[in-house]
Amino acid sequence: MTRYSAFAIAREAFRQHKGWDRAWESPEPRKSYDVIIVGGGGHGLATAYHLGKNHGITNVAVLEKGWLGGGNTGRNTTIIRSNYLQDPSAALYEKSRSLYETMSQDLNYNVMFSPRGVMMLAQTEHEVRGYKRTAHANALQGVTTEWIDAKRVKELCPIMNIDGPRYPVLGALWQARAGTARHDAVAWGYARACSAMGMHIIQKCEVTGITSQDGRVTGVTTNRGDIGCKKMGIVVAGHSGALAEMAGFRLPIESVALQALVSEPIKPCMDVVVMANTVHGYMSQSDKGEMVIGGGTDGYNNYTQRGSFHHIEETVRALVETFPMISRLKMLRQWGGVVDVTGDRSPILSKTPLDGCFINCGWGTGGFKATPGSGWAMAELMAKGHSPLTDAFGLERFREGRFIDESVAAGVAH
Ligand code: FAD
Ligand code: PYC
Repeated sequence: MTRYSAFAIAREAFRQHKGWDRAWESPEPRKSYDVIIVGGGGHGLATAYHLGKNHGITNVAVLEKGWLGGGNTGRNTTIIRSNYLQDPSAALYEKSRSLYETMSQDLNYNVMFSPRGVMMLAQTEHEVRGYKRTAHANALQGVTTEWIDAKRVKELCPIMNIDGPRYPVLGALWQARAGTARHDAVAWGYARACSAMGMHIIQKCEVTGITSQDGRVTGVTTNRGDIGCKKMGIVVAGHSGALAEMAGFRLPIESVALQALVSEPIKPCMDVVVMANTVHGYMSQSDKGEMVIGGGTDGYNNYTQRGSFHHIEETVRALVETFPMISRLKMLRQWGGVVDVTGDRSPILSKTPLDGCFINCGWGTGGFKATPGSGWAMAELMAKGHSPLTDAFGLERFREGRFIDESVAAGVAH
C-alpha cells in the first residue's frame, strides 16, 4: 500500500496523479476463510481491522450486500461523544472516542476528526438533574465532561436563543473533546487498511443463508456462491433480526427509520455540536458549511431507508425555536437509515446460540461514535472468546434482567 503523505501528493502532482494505487482490492471470494464478517459498515470493517492488527488474524472476508458504508455508516450525522451514564458504556464509548483521536494517523487516512465540543442542552429541571448526575458519573469514570450554565452555553454558541419560547435553556452537559468525523472516510480508511493486510473486502455480496453442522457455524450462502468459515461475525445494524433468523435465533431488537437533513452551505456560524433533546432536534455545521440537522426516530417499526415528512416538520420546528436564524435557510437533502434499537438502548456484543457465530448490533441511533471501540472489542471477543469491554453487553443480559439503561444518554428521541 502506498502511504499517503504530503510528499506522495507532491510526487503525484508531477506525474498527473497516475501513480496512485486503488484504495482497496475487489477480489473474487475464496472457498473459505478463517473469519467472515457480514456487513461492510464501519463496525464490520473496524472488527476486521482489529482482528488483523491486534490479534494477527488476517484470513478474513468482509461481505457487504451493497457498497461500503452504504448503510447507517454513510447516513449518520457523525456526532462522537462518550458522555454515557453506566460504567460499561462509559468504558466502551470512551475507548472509542480516544481511538478517534489518533485514527487518521493509525489508518494513514484523513478521517477529519474534529473535537469541536458537544453540548446536550438541559431545558427542564428533570434534564438538569439527569445531566448533572451524568457529569458526576463521568468524573468517576475518567471521562472529561462538565455541567455548564446557560451563560456559558450562549458564549459557546452565540446563534442560540436561550430564552425560549417554550423551553428556556437552563444549562448543558458539555464534552469539550467530543465532536465529529467524516463518516465515509472512516469506512474507507478501515477498508484500505484491511485490504493492505491481505483481507478480502467483497461488495455486492449478499448473505442469504447461514450454514452449520452439529451446532457450529460452517459458512454462508450468498448471491456469489457458498463461502465457508470457522468463525463468523454478524454486523448488519438494522438487518440484524433477519441475519439472526438465518442463524436460528431471535434478538430482542426493533428496526426503525431515523432521518436527517442538511441545509444549503453558509458561512461559518457555529463551531460546536448542539443536541436539544427536549424539543427533539440537534445541529452542527459541516466543514462545507451545511447545517447538519436531525431529530427522533419514526414512531413505528419499519425498514425504509428514507424519512417521513412529519418528522422533518417537527425537527425543523424545534430547531427554528432554538436557532431562529435558520428559518431563512433552504434545505438541500434529506435521507434516512434503518437503526436497530434494544430495550435498554445499549448495544449487543455477544456470542450466540450458534457456536462460532458472534453478533454486534443494537447501536440504535448512536453507533457511529462507537465504531473504533466496537471493532476493537468485537475483535477481542471473536479472537479470545471474551473481552472486558463486551462482558456486560452479552445477549444473556435480557434474560437475566441485567439491563444497561442508557435511554437518557441515547440523546435522540425514540
Ligand atoms: P451499517 O453502517 O448500517 O452497516 C451494516 C451493513 O450491513 C450495511 O452496509 C448493510 O448493507 C450490510 N448488510 C445488511 N444485510 C446484509 C446481508 N444480508 N449481507 C451482507 N451485508 C448486509 N450515531 C452516532 O454515534 N452519532 C450520530 O450523529 C448518528 N447519527 C445518525 C443519524 C442517522 C440519520 C442515522 C440513520 C443513524 C445515526 N447514528 C449516529 C447511528 C449510526 O449511524 C449507526 O449506529 C452506525 O453507523 C452503525 O454502523 P454499522 O456498521 O453497525 O451499520
Ligand atoms: O448518539 O450522539 C448521538 C446522536 C446524535 C444524533 C444521532 N445520534
